[in-house]
Amino acid sequence: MYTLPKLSYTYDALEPHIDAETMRLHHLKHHQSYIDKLNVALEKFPELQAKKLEELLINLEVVPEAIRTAVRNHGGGHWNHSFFWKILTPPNQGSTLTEKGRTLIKKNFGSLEEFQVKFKDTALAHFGSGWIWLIKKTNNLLLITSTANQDVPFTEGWPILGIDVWEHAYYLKYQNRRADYIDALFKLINWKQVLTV
Ligand code: MN3
Repeated sequence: MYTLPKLSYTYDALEPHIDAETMRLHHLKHHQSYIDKLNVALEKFPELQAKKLEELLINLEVVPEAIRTAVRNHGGGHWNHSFFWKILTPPNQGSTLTEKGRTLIKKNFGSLEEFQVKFKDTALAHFGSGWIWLIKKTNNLLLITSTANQDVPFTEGWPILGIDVWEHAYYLKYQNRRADYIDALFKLINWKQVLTV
């Protein structure tokens, strides 16, 4: 049975950028709901319960058709949110980029600022709900990409940064202003976690 992971910070710790009420709802209600529905889907399939969630999400074709959509949506939702909480950190406690990390970003995007512009453009261009990702490929190649709904980004490489652009992630504080939400999130990135290089 999957359970809700504990956060390493309190719900109000990301204020003023992400408000406590959004964090509480997002973690306790939205994330919990993905977990509950994933557990229900897997109830009758102990052989799938024994596998790692990543394994199921990468090989959805091995998941019985009756629960494939549920595993894709709710399993993806659980994986994505568990990942998301970890790449956030309270403002001013945030790690800064290491020299190696800065070099990697520079090599791929020119500068941290240019990376942020590109990432934000991708977030604004993404239609509807989904996730914006920074993916690490082989040879230290970094790629910005997006997925719809709760789809995971494993086909392109391994995600090192992922931002939830579902409206439930920002609507209480930012309403329709996704751009302001993305700007706010850049103040909360746990770079030490993202670029463990
Ligand atoms: Mn969400």
